[in-house]
Amino acid sequence: MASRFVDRAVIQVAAGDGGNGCASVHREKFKPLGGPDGGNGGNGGDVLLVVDPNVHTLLDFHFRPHASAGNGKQGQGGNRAGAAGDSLELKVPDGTVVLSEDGEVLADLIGAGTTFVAAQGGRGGLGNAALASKARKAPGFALLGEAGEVRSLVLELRSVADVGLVGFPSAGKSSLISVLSAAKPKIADYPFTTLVPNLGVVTGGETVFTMADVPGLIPGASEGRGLGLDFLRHIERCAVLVHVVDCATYEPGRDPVSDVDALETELARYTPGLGGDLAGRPRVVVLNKIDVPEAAELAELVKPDFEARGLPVFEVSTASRKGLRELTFALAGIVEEYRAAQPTPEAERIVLRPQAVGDTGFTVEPDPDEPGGFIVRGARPQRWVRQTNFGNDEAVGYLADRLNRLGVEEALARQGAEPGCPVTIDGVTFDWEPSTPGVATYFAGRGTDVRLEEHGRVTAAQRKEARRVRRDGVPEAELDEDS
Ligand SMILES: Nc1nc2c(ncn2[C@@H]2O[C@H](COP(=O)(O)OP(=O)(O)OP(=O)(O)O)[C@@H](O)[C@H]2O)c(=O)[nH]1
Ligand SMILES: [Mg+2]
Repeated sequence: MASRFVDRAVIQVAAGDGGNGCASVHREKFKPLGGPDGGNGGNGGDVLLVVDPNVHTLLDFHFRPHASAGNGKQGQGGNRAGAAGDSLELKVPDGTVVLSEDGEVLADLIGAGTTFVAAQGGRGGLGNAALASKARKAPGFALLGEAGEVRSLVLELRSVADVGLVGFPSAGKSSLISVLSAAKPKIADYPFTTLVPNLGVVTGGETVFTMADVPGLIPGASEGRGLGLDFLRHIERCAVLVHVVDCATYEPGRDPVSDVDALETELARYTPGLGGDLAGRPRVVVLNKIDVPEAAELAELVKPDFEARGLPVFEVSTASRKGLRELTFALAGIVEEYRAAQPTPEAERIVLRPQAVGDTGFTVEPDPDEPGGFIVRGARPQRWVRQTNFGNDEAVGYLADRLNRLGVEEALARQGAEPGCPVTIDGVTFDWEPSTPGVATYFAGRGTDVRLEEHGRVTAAQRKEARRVRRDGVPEAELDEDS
């Protein structure tokens, strides 16, 4: 048993940044302009959570809550791509549930090797060699690498067990798991001996199943009395719940029936984090300590009460090992039934990528803080802005082309955006200078872009014409390139 057990941890993960692309021109004797040869930047490394059966608690994350993956290297001249950053694998126990900071379940990691991308590395920027095209033979710019994802996540361990034992402190839960399995939990005659869940592997005939022993519950546990209900997350996945009842207790006012009722009241107040509820889970009543004569008598007395409720009842003694065989086989049967009903299409390795929301689309909305301004949102436009080196005019021109091709300009025009109005994308604000429809954007030599020469604002007549063209789609007359 781990001396310290941590079943909840908050972690900060930072994926690696992508390396910048390189803008370089091939140089060789007698070949003054050998073409662009800047390589791409390397992708940043991911931070991954991987289920490792040898890890049993989230203790490591308690001590080291920050984790970051390697950055991608910059691209270089001579078409040399930057190396990708190293990904970081964090080992988590089987049954780890990943939640967002506000409690939304993002993933439930079950089965060795199951992997979750906790933070995705930034993409490396393209070098100028990759950006070259017919229209742009020698780009004088490269794209920036993107920042890696940074996330705050909550990890919670919900043990994967078939049978969950619940009961008052000192009912004999740990004793039961110790005689049925090889687990050696601490057993003592004082309450709350068990402070962390224990897992044991039990064999009943052909069936092998796991059993979890959680700390004892007392009335008021749902209000935090005793150790509270927190540990019940470890029995959320159980096929069957076993009430372990102490028939030999001297405590006044307690008897097996009221003990079970009291704990049922507490169980009903527990809301499983994975959804569903514990109410519908099959239950079994184990009347323990029948080696004590008074206990055996009491067990005989109350057995019919439980049977009348339709609950299977087993009289056992973990001390004399009486009744354990029947109990084991009955539990094996229920577990088998549950497994047969439960489709278990568990792939060996599931990679759950965080969902990219609306990867292709974008939205245009009026900017509440800027009269006449607009905000453009969307995964692609925002990414493109992050990739742009605003110190390079050609790179800015390239961004404008990309936005135009996606239809951002058109959408802005449709929303009534006036040329020169402030448009914000991913925190960067531009003055919107639409390229006039019908006029092909063309590129001059390296380092220049015709639009950069147009310093004057668009005239009212031009604006009117542009609006008319947007409406009708055809230019009235042959437009002069310089107009
Ligand atoms: N006579 C007798 N004593 C038992 C039996 N089973 C358990 N005990 C005793 O009951 C006491 C409590 O047993 P545990 O197994 O630690 O009880 P628990 O339910 O795990 O208790 P917590 O961990 O505190 O919730 C110990 O002193 C055990 O020796 C039994 O069948 N007969
Ligand atoms: Mg115990």
